[in-house]
Amino acid sequence: MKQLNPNKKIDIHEILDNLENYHPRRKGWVWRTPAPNAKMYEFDYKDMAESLKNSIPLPSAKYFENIDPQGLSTITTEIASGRFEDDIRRMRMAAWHGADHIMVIRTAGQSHFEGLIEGTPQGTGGIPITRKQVRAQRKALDMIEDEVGRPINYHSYISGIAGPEIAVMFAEEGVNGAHQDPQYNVLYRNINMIRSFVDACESKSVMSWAGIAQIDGAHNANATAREAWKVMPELMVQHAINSIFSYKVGMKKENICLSTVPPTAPPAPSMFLDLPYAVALREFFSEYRMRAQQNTKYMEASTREATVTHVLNLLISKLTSADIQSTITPDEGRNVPWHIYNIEAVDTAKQTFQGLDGLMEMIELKEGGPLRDKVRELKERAVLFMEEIIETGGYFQAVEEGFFVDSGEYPERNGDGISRKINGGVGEDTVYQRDDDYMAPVTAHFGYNNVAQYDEAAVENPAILIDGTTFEHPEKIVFIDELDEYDNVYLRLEETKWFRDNNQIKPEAEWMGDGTILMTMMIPESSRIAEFAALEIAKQMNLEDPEVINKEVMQNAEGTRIELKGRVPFSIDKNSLVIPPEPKLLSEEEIRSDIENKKMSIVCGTVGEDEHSVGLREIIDIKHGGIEKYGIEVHYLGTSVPIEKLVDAAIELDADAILASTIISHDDIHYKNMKRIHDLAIEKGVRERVMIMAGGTQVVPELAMKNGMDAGFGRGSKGIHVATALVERRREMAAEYNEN
Ligand code: Z97
Repeated sequence: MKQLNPNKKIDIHEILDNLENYHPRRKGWVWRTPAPNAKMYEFDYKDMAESLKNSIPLPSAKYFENIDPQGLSTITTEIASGRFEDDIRRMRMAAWHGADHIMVIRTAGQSHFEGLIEGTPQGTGGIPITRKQVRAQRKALDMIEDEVGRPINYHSYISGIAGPEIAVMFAEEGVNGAHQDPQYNVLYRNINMIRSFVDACESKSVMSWAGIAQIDGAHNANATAREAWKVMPELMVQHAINSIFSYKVGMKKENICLSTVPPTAPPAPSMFLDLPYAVALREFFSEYRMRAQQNTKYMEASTREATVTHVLNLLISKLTSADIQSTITPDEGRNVPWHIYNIEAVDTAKQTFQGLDGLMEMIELKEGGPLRDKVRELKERAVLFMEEIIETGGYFQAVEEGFFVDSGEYPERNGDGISRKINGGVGEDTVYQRDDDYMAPVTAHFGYNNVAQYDEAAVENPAILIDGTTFEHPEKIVFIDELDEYDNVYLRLEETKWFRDNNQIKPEAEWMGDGTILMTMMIPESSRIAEFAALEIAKQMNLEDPEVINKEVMQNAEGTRIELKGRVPFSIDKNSLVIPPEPKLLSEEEIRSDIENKKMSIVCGTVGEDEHSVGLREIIDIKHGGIEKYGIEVHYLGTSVPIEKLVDAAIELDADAILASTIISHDDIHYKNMKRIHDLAIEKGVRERVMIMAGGTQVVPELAMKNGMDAGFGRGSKGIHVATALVERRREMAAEYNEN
């Protein structure tokens, strides 16, 4: 397999090339490998997994040698824009940030499709899953996992009346995880319950053969119920039914993952409600795995609010050792596939687990008090629920009587549960008793299979009767390319070819070339006026299809924060960009010998009414690799230094340079101060011999130079940058002097 080059885009044509003959390298789910007591930088980590070969660490990791500790939980992200060719690029970005479980969420109501579908419609009416899409994405992920150095689990759904067919396709194509829960079919897709449970046996057998990890569907109840936290006892019942069912069919317990969601969200006292639920689940289902997903039921379009909910949910995951951590989109409230926010959510999970590392060595959950009381109460309610199902005549009867997704907290009932008929629903009356001589020469199968009469040796593996199925011999798989001549990947690639081949740059949020950008603005008006003003502003900026996607009132009369999306109608030619060369650093030896040959002294201070000192000290102090280390003599004047004092000191001490540090940037005071220093130096007749440079977190080097500086230094600058600039500028000035 071809290796990806970290500095080159993944080539979609290469993925599509010879796809009909591509088969996955491995099957089955892979957990992270723990790396206990990992030491990174100066820190001892307790709960981390093996690091990645290639990754993008958190932004502030640059202060810590760019370490990128990876927590123990598998991290999930959902990537599904409907165009798999674009999603492949997103999967790569997510994997570099630490995602190792990538779910393609179907939104086409595929449970109602009667069989596999071929082709790759981009998803009018939602996103369906096809073999071609699965194969292309698995192939890409095989390359990506080599690149990041960790197996990536690929995931989608095995549900609906074509569930077993999909399970077979997933087993063939190396899908590693899937949602499978017949209760989902029954409650949310109104598929006949007998059919759903029979199909589930077949699907789960196939999944077991392929080592596919399973996530159940219980979380859908708390997403559907009016008051999500009231269905906690029911959630436990749903988990129990699917878990033991899967185990009895033959699935390993370590591949059975409960889909748990903290049922409530702020401003509710969410910890108080959600933690007992999580603890009760872990205790009841201790042999199984937990897939924790953040609460989306109460999610609004504020990414800030969603992120805090996510972090609170992550704390519960940490306290109860979730095995898989989902992230979804923290802004699901916007209902747009903003994949950059998916990646942010992966970072949120990574950061939180890094920050919470070792927590359980310091604290423990109380053995008494409200936590234990509530845990016990939840378990009792769940057991009572189970008992009543049995008394009623079993699960099917209970569903018919509306036991599930009732908004009362069991045993209380509000009578608003979802009721389905045993003899009703899609696919009703389609289950037949197997004939006495029924026989299926398949690899993975559930139940009665009459193969012994043909060959005793075939009992364990009926597939040997036909010399193996597509599971053993993937070359037997019939690959059907796209059938839709108006909507297929080749046409879509043709449409976006221009961007790829002509060095054209256009922003994108969902699909290549969509031109979508997001803008944040503060409009000093009330919410409704602000919204329409923002749309007008977007129109005047020539944005196409502007849409306000979030509004947050700062104060009714004073203003509203608006977030708006729209599309730019142009693209930028990469070759037309004027990009100044990146400043080159001199070597330490070169700087040192330059200063040795000719002494250099500077005066410096934080100017204006500004008491910050850390940034400047980092630049000058020898301890932090500052310019002192090269032999430059430094006269530090302190903080809140008046402009005049800096210039006068430079004259008095006959310094070569003035270094001004400026943090505060209100009203552009940092640039105004630069200009004042420059002007004053001219006025005093020293500008030609004194170098003047300024730095600070908000300083843009080009703007600093526009305001009279010889150089400017922004966030992330270090002593060596400043020393290089000082040495080079002094050489330039000497050359200018000689010329004159
Ligand atoms: C999650 N973010 O990760 P159809 N089976 C089960 C399901 O939960 C679902 C389907 C099938 C969420 C995604 C959406 N759940 C939640 C157990 C969908 C999909 O193609 O929509 O009919 O089935 O859990």
